[in-house]
Amino acid sequence: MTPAPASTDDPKRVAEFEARIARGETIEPKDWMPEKYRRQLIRMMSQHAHSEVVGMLPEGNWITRAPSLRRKMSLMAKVQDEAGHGLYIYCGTETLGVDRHDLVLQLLSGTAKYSSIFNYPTLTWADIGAVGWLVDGAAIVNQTMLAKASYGPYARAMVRICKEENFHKRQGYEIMATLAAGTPEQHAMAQDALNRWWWPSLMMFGPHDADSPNSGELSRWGIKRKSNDELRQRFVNLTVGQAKAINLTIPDPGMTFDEDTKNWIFSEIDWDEFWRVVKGDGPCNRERLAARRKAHDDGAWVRAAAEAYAEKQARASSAA
Ligand code: BYC
Repeated sequence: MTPAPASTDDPKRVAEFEARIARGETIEPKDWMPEKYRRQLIRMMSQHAHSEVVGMLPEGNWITRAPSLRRKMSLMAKVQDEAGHGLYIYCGTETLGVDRHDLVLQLLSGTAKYSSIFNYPTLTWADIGAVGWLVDGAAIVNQTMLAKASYGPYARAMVRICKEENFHKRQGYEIMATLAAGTPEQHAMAQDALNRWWWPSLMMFGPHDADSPNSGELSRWGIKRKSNDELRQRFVNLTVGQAKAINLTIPDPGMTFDEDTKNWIFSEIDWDEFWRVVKGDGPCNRERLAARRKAHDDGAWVRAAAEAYAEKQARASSAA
């Protein structure tokens, strides 16, 4: 097990806390927790909430161009779901004593991270299929484990979110299956989307375990139940068969199946690309932040109206 982190917390209380985690108990907002546990959760949950909100942008881009009313309705519903997930997780972070406004400002100032995947463009309709299938598929693998996380509000949020992500994945896979069974041009469009989204999807799981500075604490405290590499492997194993079933090819010709472990062994990820995107230099990083800043500025009147209304209500109730 990872050595205990340096902490100013009372070691006796930390030991009691860790005993609770070891017994599989859930930690709730009013329970005592080590300061680093609280900070790790705020970091990870706020990045997750930002990802849901920024993740609306690549798909929102295609709502006006969806090829049928049915596709448009399901895409609109999906994008709305992602907004709901973001708000739900921001609420979860507030149970840890932070103000969501501060978290949003961190996103807008570019100091907060969000999932690297949303810095890639959606160039064709097939990309909407690939995002649903691969991005939501990867999110389900990751979040099904987070539904067993030790912090109650986060774990419960994940249960509900995963249910919705399952619909998202199915709508994406259905788009891909339809295109792949269509004309040669449609099949080529689906294959091209898979080629472009495959590697960024694998990057969603984060760096290799050995290069993951947060994993030690997160695993020790029952936030991460499986490691970055374990979850990535699980995603690959699940997805290879799904690609074959719709006659698409994973863009990794070096892939082999290991009979002993029953794992698909895949090629090395381009980690230079991963870190470039995480650090702000991906194909769409600037565009995504500009869109979020504009949305924030455009919404200033809504926040001002809500505050004025709340003040009016407070005055009325103090006068009564
Ligand atoms: N992208 O120590 P590590 C969705 C950062 S949205 C960017 O392994 P950790 C959807 C990491 O933050 C759902 N940054 O970190 C929405 C850390 O930096 P800091 C998205 C990444 O936390 C709309 C550093 O690299 N899912 O489904 O132990 C439409 C070292 O990494 C990434 C979540 O947010 C990355 N890919 O593990 C469709 C899941 N990977 O903070 C779909 C919740 C790593 O130390 N998050 N970094 O400066 C997690 O499960 C974990 O945070 C991660 C990383 C596995 C992502």
